[in-house]
Amino acid sequence: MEKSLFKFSVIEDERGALVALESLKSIPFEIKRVYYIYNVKNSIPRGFHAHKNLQQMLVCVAGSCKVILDNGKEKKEFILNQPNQGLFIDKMIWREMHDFSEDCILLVLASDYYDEDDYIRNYEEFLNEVGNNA
Ligand code: T46
Repeated sequence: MEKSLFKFSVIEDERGALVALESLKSIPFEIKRVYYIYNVKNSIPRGFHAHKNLQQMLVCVAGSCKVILDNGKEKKEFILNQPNQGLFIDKMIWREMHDFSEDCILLVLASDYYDEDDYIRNYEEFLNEVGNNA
């Protein structure tokens, strides 16, 4: 999980800032889907699942939120509050997003189309799958 945080190049001039994200360049996978989370209500936590195969890059393009990543051995919390910062989430990583600011817009780039069968939404099942259920 050490290589989770990415810093993207910013092209800045007197008009403002621009960040370009490209498949297999700044993003370490081919992007097949983009979605975003916004208008968060009462900062209710989200996530609480892992993906069997999906890889994703989370970019907080406005506001801030916190993300806990858990590989079954260690948990690490990340604060996303810069639009040129990305949090890479590999397959088989449990994630929990919380402490959303009211203005938070969380952009997510995903390596595949939406597939509910790719989700592991039960934590015990996740631990079993990663082989760390003592
Ligand atoms: C993830 C975190 C970071 C779709 O129909 N298509 C989609 O592409 C997505 C992402 C979701 N959905 C449906 C599935 C649920 O009925 O939208 C509803 C909300 O999804 P979910 O409860 O999974 O949302 P989060 O915020 O807990 O998790 C989402 C992604 O689902 C997940 O892949 O890693 O954001």
